[in-house]
Amino acid sequence: MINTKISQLLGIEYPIFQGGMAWVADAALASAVSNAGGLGIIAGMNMNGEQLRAEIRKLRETCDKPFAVNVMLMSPHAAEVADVIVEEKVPVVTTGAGNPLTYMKKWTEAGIKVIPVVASVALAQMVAKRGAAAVVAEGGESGGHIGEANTMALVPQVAQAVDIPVIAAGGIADGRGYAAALMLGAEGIQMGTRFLVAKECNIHPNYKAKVLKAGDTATIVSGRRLGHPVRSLKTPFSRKFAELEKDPAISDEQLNEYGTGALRKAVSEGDEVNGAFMCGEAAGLVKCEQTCKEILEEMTAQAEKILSSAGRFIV
Ligand code: TUI
Repeated sequence: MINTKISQLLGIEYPIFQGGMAWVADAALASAVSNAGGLGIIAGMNMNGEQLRAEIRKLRETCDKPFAVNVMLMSPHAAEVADVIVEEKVPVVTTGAGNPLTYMKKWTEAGIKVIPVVASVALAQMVAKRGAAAVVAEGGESGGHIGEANTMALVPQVAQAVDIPVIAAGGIADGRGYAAALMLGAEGIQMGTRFLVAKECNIHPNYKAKVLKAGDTATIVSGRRLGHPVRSLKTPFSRKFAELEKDPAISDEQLNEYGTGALRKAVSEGDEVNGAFMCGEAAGLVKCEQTCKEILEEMTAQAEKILSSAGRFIV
């Protein structure tokens, strides 16, 4: 057992969150993670309010354990999604890709535990002051939209800056990363990439195959020019995007247009040419498809072994 402030706060067996991956993290995946004892998270990103309500109800058909909904703050549906979360009495909400202060009062007053994903100390301190229950400190090793700081440096700085528990994210995909995160001051971890290849994850088989095949240098960051850098696998799409953004003759509008729909094409169609296969740097550690339960158990067993033998370094 690894027992931390996060497992206690949320009443879960493992202090391990499944990232709220846009287009990927549906009721089936979140339910599997929560039923296995972690925190499953439904991505609100690609849904309007009513679609999210249906997804929450679907999860509840198979799961009565704590779960969360992630609100991607850049989503055009963020405001209605924020209301549905209150109406459906979702126990935990995580946010990403922005500042969640607009919605925090509404959520905390409804008794919802708010756990924003932050990429800086400044935002962590701001949300802690406004009643966040914890923060996810996400480093740039993560897949998808990332900040500038990396996990090794970000997590301890956030942990020393706030009094609430910190969950580490970015670059963690095995028990070594889990143990290291706890040593950096985290009380839990969040993983996206490792759950991409979970048996209960319904992404296209091409996506899973690419993650399983990926090595340490398989990802690329593009989109900096548009103000939202995104890490994804090196594919014809992401390489072309990186080239186009260097070209002054291409306008921001053209770039945006080129990127629109690319993640959905990867997740639903496995489109190897036009798809954006968002993925973290830790993909090189992900070598087999497992159930969510197997992932949580293996992560815990590995971390326990490392943590219990760590005293050997001290003479
Ligand atoms: O949000 C994520 N990861 C995501 S969102 C996403 S969907 C998307 N698709 C195309 C383009 C852009 C997004 C795919 N992956 N992770 C949480 C996260 N939040 N990472 C970084 C941040 C972040 C960055 C800056 C949070 C706050 C912030 O500044 C807020 C402010 O205004 O101070």
